[in-house]
Amino acid sequence: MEEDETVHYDGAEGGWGSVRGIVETALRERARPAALDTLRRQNKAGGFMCVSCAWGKPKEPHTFEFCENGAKATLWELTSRRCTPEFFAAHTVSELKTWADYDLEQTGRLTHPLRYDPATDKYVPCGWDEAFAAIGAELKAIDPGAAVFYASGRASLETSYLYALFARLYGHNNLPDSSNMCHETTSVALKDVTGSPVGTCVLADFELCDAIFFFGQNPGTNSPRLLHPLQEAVKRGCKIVTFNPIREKGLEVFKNPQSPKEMLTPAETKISTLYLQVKTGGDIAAITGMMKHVLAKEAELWATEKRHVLDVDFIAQHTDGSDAVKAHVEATDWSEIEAESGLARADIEAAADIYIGAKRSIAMYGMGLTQHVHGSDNIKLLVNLFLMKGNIGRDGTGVSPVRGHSNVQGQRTVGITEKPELVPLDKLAEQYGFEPPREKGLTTVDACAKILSGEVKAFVGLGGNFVRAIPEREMMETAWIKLRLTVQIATKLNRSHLINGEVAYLLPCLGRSEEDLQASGPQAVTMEDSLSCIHGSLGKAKPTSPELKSELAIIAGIAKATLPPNPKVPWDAWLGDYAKVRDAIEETYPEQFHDFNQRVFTPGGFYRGNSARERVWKTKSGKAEFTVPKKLNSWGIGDKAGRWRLMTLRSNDQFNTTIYGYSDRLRGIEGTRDVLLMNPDDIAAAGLVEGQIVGLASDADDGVDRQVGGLKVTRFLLPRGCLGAYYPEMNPLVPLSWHDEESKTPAGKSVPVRIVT
Ligand SMILES: Nc1nc2c(c(=O)[nH]1)N[C@H]1C(S)=C(S)[C@@H](COP(=O)(O)OP(=O)(O)OC[C@H]3O[C@@H](n4cnc5c(=O)[nH]c(N)nc54)[C@H](O)[C@@H]3O)O[C@H]1N2
Ligand SMILES: Nc1nc2c(c(=O)[nH]1)N[C@H]1C(S)=C(S)[C@@H](COP(=O)(O)OP(=O)(O)OC[C@H]3O[C@@H](n4cnc5c(=O)[nH]c(N)nc54)[C@H](O)[C@@H]3O)O[C@H]1N2
Ligand SMILES: [Mo]
Repeated sequence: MEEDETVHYDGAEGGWGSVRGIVETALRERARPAALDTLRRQNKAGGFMCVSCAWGKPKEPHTFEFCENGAKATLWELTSRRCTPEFFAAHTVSELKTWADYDLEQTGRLTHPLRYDPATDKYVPCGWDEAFAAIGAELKAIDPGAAVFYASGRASLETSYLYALFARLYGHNNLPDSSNMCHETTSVALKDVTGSPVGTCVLADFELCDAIFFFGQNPGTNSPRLLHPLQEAVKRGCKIVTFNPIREKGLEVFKNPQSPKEMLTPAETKISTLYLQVKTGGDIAAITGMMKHVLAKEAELWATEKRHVLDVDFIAQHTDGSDAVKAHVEATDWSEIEAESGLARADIEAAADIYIGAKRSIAMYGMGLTQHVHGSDNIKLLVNLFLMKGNIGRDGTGVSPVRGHSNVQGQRTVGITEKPELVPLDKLAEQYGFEPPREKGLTTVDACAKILSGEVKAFVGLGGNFVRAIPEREMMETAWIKLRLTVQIATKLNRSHLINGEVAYLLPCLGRSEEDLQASGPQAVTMEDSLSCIHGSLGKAKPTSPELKSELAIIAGIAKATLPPNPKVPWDAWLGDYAKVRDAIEETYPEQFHDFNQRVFTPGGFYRGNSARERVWKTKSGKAEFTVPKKLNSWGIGDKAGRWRLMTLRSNDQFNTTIYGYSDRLRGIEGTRDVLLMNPDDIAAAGLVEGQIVGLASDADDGVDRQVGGLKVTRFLLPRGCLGAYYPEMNPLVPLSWHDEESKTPAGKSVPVRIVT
């Protein structure tokens, strides 16, 4: 298969294309003048922390420490368009449901608190006090266990801490967040095998490593600032090996838009030394193959030179279970490995040789590993490989999941989790004088199941677009309207705001780039990046509307109206001065957040520490765990004729359910999102022709009819048997039961489908 046969993009990631992307967005969003100043302050100490991705922010930032997509996110927030009460007076909710998601958000920033009026089928303006009182009364009238408090991973540590505290004071642990659809696989699997639920790397490790192994993450689109350390690593000789079914541009070549020299010359950096187009779900097999080659080389080198490839001292002292894994790997045939990974033995061995030759290696990964039925095994296998050579807990080494939302990791750190065992409940009990609920709360998938069964009565969404982001969309939308109460806290109108419970409120909040003025003056907030560093962020842009409240103020308002007064829970004092919330966080988590207020604006953020990095293993055995995988692929269903593995993908012109536009520039797909990406040989073998319009139907063996139509067959360089199409449009095809077995993260990267003509 030749690349020329398929659609593709000739330029590098970065470069003039990304500059054009920013300019086009500025025009399309009709960005306010404040946007430029905000961009200049983006991701710098004392500045404002980007709302796009969670990648680390360096101590010495670039002049413009932002990327194409970070700029788009800021410009999106600082649009001059407004979605006002007059707009809602002119359109019924039923009419708005017929609009495209893109057009809903193009109406601009929400300006007033709104109540849904079922009699007129319209949103009508309401006062804040009225909204808080009504929501409080509804929450008081139901069993707290029947309420779900969702969070999309943006809200600050301060707001998140109070949101989680509110849930527990009220009486539940039903705190799913976007992480439950994203890196929950990481939180569960890494915790199991290393004792720490987050990555072990810091930025300095990227200056020391000799090799980086990159699995299923697309930095060119989703974390472009990560391309800077990658480019610098390549320039000093570090090798990058990529496993991805798609040849993503950012992992092939990069032109630094921050470098005038690179922008004016043909200079670009080749990023990946070796690019292996693993079959979707084939990573366990590929990593098993690498381990097999490492073990073979170990035997060979020991027999001939009495030297080790493995770090035998580390394995003996720090790990558990290596013998079983060795036996398993040795018993696995290369023929199975090749069939399951879709890769040739020689290529896997070449990757393993790079691993063997490198003194210090880093593993990076994203949704390509987490969103599978055996996603946890993907991650555990990667850790196996890294334990073999002691590549965790040494400078220049480690496992580094690339997280999604800008504070998704931090939300977990300060208590937004459905897993009570991860929260210092005794400490909270003492600090606030109450008995916190101890029973397990609902994950996103559990919450959906209980909305379907009618057991959940109330849903509060702190940001996000839940109904669009979850699996099983059609069924969920039908069940959703049976909820008694829905409350959405948001900056812009989206689909989830049009599917309402009997009582429904849409509460508009300040964006992070806007000034948040409270009794003690302008307030800073904090977030945690993927590398466990905490950064302060100060919004300076003039608020969209004087009616807006901060997310923290909205949570405090609802909490006060719901809970009995408690002198130990000073909502008004917290609202007046967020430093007091940081004091409360410090009291709950003294080890990680000591001197919190003094350290808020530390350049590069302050590191909250990671036990696994120190080789302290907080696991069941007290050691790092080797794991025998249950299967050789992470695809949870057998192959059969006519069944395809569908990956749901993000384009370069979206942020999750927010569609900025219709240009997936780095993949060469323009003007539409209604495409079905397919290998040209598969198109022919399936009797289709390029450009034909087809549909997809669920092939999950559960008898449920799920269909999406209107997709244009598009030739694309993919492994045989794999299909690609865009998220969130494909979400009706994902069964609710189709998720990682251990963490319940929906398995959006290997959805079984049939093609319907
Ligand atoms: N501009 C922009 N930035 C974003 C986001 C956005 O939507 N837009 N979303 C944010 C969020 S919340 C998140 S979680 C991150 C998501 O960032 P990523 O983790 O990069 O997520 P995806 O783009 O969904 O897919 C990742 C890659 O996995 C590959 N892949 C699919 N299946 C497999 C497989 O079986 N094996 C392997 N090895 N690879 C596979 C795909 O080809 C794709 O390149 O980005 C964050 N940043
Ligand atoms: N099939 C499939 N499904 C997936 C995925 C996939 O790859 N494939 N990815 C999953 C992943 S990784 C994630 S993280 C989820 C994302 O799920 P969510 O986090 O729920 O969705 P987003 O699209 O990020 O939410 C966008 C909305 O957030 C609101 N918003 C924006 N900024 C702010 C703010 O500052 N404050 C508040 N309160 N609201 C704000 C706006 O109203 C906007 O419309 O989707 C998941 N679903
Ligand atoms: Mo995510």
